Amino acid sequence: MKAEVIRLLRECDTYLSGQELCESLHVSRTAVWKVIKQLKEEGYAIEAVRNKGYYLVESADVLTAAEIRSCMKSRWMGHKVEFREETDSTNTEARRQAEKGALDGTLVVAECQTAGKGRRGRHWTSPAGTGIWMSLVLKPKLEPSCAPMLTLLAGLAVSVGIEDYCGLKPQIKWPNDLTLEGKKICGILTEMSADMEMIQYVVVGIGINVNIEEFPEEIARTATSLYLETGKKLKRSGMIACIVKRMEEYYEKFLSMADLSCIQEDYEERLVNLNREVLVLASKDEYKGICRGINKTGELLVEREDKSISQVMSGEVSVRGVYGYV
Ligand code: BTX
Repeated sequence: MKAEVIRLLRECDTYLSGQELCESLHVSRTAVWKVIKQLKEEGYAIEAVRNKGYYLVESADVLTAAEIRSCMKSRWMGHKVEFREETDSTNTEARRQAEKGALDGTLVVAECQTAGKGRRGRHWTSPAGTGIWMSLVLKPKLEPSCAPMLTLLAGLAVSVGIEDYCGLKPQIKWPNDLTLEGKKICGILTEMSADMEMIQYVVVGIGINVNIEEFPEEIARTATSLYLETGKKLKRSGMIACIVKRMEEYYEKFLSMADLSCIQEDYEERLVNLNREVLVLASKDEYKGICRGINKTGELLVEREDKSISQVMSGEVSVRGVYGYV
């Protein structure tokens, strides 16, 4: 009900009477009054005027389950929201939820992560109140080899979702980062539980530096935030909703094809390394080449000096632009 109250207040550009709220929600005036009181305590600026009703003056960057739900525009994905003020890692929390039978499309969001994870045991800096730290539980009926494609799918969903929300167009650094001006604003970590033939569940973890003003010294040169690039603070709940909507759209297409042919073109359009020189760092091999896009299963196509094309699998290698991070 709280999410509905927020949604109704947001959609109304004038005062909304207590009576209208009660009737729309089929609840008592006291129940409405209690919710309004809670919302004010959470940081919403709501004016209450006798004989007129309630008016949402502005909604601060509040992050709660109800706020996120009130913004959701997807049909099913992200309808179940597990919100935590603090957790070790939303990916770990999502796995715990999945083990307990969480629904397909469950969204875990935290205000702060104490042990945010990157790939291969790396740490992901996740301060409170300024970022989007979220994970989706997905249950595709596909073979385990399909799971890495979800990282690419999420990369595109985040890039397009951010553009839908605020007009910025982050580029994708294959396979799992998003960049602005050559610096990292987002990282994606996909984890899976599967048996030999079938995925049981996949957790797609997304970390976005939204309103972060300053980074720890060790990443200050390679990391940036949407705020640092634009000077504007953004509301995270609306951005989450735009991303989940895009993720749902691409995921449904992906399920019908079991490959990435449906997003290949859009993906390549946002690929930061496209037609630029890249350095491929594999465990036994290291070579330079020109990035020519991705194939339909998500491998990076790298043209070598002899004009042959290598298909680089994610997980195997680290791809660097020869001039630095990108
Ligand atoms: P990665 O291994 O590609 O990148 C990790 C590296 O990125 C770190 O070693 C560090 O150099 C740098 N880094 C750490 N924090 C940040 C940051 N906030 N911004 C920019 N650069 C940073 C990328 O792994 C995948 C990260 C996924 C994070 C999400 S958050 C929600 C979910 N829960 C969770 O524990 N992980 C995912």
